[in-house]
Amino acid sequence: MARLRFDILSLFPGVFDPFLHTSILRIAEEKQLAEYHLHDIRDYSEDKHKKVDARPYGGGPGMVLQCEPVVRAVEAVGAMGERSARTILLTPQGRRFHQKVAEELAEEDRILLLCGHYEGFDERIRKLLNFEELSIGDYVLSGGEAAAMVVVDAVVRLVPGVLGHEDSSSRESFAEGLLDYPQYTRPPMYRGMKVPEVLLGGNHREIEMWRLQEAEKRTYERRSDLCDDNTRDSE
Ligand code: 9D3
Repeated sequence: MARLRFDILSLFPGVFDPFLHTSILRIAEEKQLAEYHLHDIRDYSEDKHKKVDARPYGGGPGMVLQCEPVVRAVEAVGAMGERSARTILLTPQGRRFHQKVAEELAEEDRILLLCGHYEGFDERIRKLLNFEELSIGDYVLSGGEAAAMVVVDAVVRLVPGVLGHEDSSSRESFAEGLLDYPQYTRPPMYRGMKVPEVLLGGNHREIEMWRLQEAEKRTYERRSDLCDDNTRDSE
C-alpha cells in the first residue's frame, strides 16, 4: 500500500489519466509512494438516465450538482480502503491553495478530492459532508479538475522519497521563498550570449553567493510581494 492515497471524484475522471501517469506523479506511483484512484460521480446516480445535476431553484444560469449522487459517491469511496481520508472540495469559494497547504497535505496518508464541473454544488452537500474547501487562485475555471491536478502535483513532489534529494538541507535551501536564480547549460556561448564567468570558474562559494544575489534581485524586481515576510506566510 502506498504512503499516500488519493481518491478523486469527478464527472470527467478520464482527463486525469495521462497527467497522473507521466513524470513525477508516475515515478511516485512506481515507487509506491502515491496511488491514485479515480471515481466517476455519475456511477453513483440512481437516476435511470444517470443524471447528476438539475436546474437551480429560484432560477438562474447553469446547473447544480445534486445531493444524492455526490453524497453516495463520497460515502462509497470513503468506505474503500482502511484509512480515513482528509476530504477536500475544490471550489472558487475555498481557502487559497499555496505551498504551505501543499506541505501540510503531504503529511496526510489519504486525500479525497471532489471536483465540480461548470456548476456549483447543492448547498446541502456542504452541510452534510463538512468538507474543507480549496481554491487554487482568483480566476474562473470551467471545473475543479485542473485544480485537483494542481493540488496532486504540488503535494506528491513533497512526499519524502519522490524527488530523491528530499533531505532537509536541499529542501530548506538558502533560496527558499525566493524565485529561481538564472541557469545555464552547454554551450558556453550561444548567438553571442555568454554564460556568466562565475559559473564556469568552479568556485562553489562564489557561485552560491552569485545565485543568492540573482535570486534576491529577481524576486524583488518581479515579486516584491514575496519579499515581505508577512505576506509569504499568509498567502
Ligand atoms: C465564481 C464563478 N461562479 C459564479 C457564478 C460560477 C462558477 C464558475 C466556475 C462556479 C464554479 C466554477 C468551476 N470552478 C471550479 O470548480 C474551481 C476553481 C476555479 O474556478 N478557480 C480557482 N480554483 C478553483 S477550484 C475549483
